Order: sequence, then C-alpha cells, then structure tokens
Amino acid sequence: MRSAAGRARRERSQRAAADRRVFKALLWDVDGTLAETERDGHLVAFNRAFEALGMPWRWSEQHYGELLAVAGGRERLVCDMSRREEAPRDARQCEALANTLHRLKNQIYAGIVRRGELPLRAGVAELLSDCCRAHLPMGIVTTTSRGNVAALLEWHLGSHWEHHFATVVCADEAPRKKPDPQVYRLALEALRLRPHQAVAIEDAPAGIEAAQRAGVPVIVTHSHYFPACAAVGALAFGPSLGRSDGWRPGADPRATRISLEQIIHWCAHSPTPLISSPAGCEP
Ligand code: XBP
Repeated sequence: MRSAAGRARRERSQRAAADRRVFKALLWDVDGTLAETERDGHLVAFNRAFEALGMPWRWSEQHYGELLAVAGGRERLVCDMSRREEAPRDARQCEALANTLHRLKNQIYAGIVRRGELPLRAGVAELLSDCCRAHLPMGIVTTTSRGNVAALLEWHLGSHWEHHFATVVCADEAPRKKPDPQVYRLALEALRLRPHQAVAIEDAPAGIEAAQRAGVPVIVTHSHYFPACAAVGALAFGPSLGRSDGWRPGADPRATRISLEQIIHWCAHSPTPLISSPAGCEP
C-alpha cells in the first residue's frame, strides 16, 4: 500500500508539472511579427530620409535584408556608413549624421503608418482579440523605439492601444537589443512571471535567440525577410498566424488561422520541459 507521504509527494510533483505548462501571458515581437514593418515601413522610410537630405544612398530590399543582421535602426545605419567611402570619416560627424537620418526616418515611418500603408499581418488582429476575450495578459517586447510602436499600434488599436498590453518594453527601456535577452527579462519581471509561464511570438533569429536566452518558449511566424528561419527548440513554427497549414507541429487542419486555443494545445503537448534554451535560462 502506498504511503500518504508518497501520495502527497506525487501530487505535489504533478501540480508542479502542470504549473510548468500553464501559459499566463503572450509576448509579441513587433517588426516582422505584427506587420511587415521592415520591408514596407523602415526600409522605405530610410530611403526617403536619404532622399530628403539630398543624399545619393538608396538601400535595396536585398541589402536591407543583409543589414537586418544588425539590431536597431540607428545601429544599422552606423554599420552601413562604416562601409561607405563617402560617409564622414570623423566618428562624431558620423554619429551626428546617423542621429539626424534616424530621427527623420522615424518621422517618415510614422507617416507611412498613419496613411494606413502598414496592415497587421494575417491572423494578428484575431489572435489579439482571442487574448483580450480570454483576459490573457499580453506584452510587447521589441528592439524598436516606443515612438514607432506607438505609431503602429495607435493606428491599428486606437489611442488607448496600451490598455491592451500588461507591459510594453521597447528599446527605450531595454537598450541592450535582441539577441540580448534583456527585453524579455524586463517583460517577465513586469508581469511577475517565470520564463516558461509566457509564450513569445517572433519572426527573426535575433528575436528567437533573445526569447530562448530568457527561457521563454517561442512560436515563430516566418516573415518576408526570414522565410525559413531556423527554429531549433521552438514551440512551433510556420508561415503565418493567418493560416493553419505549414505549421510544425501541425495545427488543427479545420482551423483557418492560429488561435489562442491552438497555442494552449501546443503548450500542453510540448515535450517537457517547455524551456528550450540550451543556455542558462533564469534571469
Ligand atoms: C526590429 C528592429 C528595429 C527596427 C527599426 O526590432 O531591429 O531596429 O528595424 O526600429 P523587433 P528603430 O523585431 O524587436 O521589433 O529604427 O526604432 O531601431
């Protein structure tokens, strides 16, 4: 006969295992995940900023894709300038030019958003609604600046957009940009959650790495610039939240999109432990 102490121990460990699977917040990346902001927003705005300042530089779609290896719009600009003959040699001049261009780029980006030229990606609005209906807290975790996030979300969710999110962590609060896990750690701290109690949605290698280094399970939606992004250890990866085919693990084939229910299902059937980072995970 099993002892009461053994039974209690087993129950405690079952409860702990169940708790590890409980998913208490959804954390959203912004660029490439909520909308195709890189190709249709930032790239266009950078080129218009060059033009507005009478500069001959223009970035092609392909060149911008290569520059995306550098996180942060201003940092991306400085990196590109360091390789250009015609850029200022003096470091202070270079910084000043990068600051001017970046400010202008952000103004132009906000204009693009406000003209309605940056729709949310398929399935995003629906998943946001699922979470609101289920009272599931959501967070924004991004390397872009708060101004850019505000422009995009104000347009799509209205002037009270911040009410939809329990936390909004941008480059302003987390200056160590992805793949550094700082932005995720700050969001977890604000939500008072352990890493495996949240799920992140990301599209790019730097974002996936940031989430995984913070110990947060990640769902990967492939975007224009990262159509087949390596997703080792991801909870799930697939082409778009707006469809149910092409996902691994597979999604409900009767569904037309990735719902909150689907994400809960993936969490519940994830091989234990949910934590997928090979690196140290705890903040
Ligand atoms: C995307 C970025 C950002 C944007 C540009 O971050 O790397 O730098 O490209 O925005 P995420 P800024 O995927 O985390 O949303 O010009 O404000 O840096």
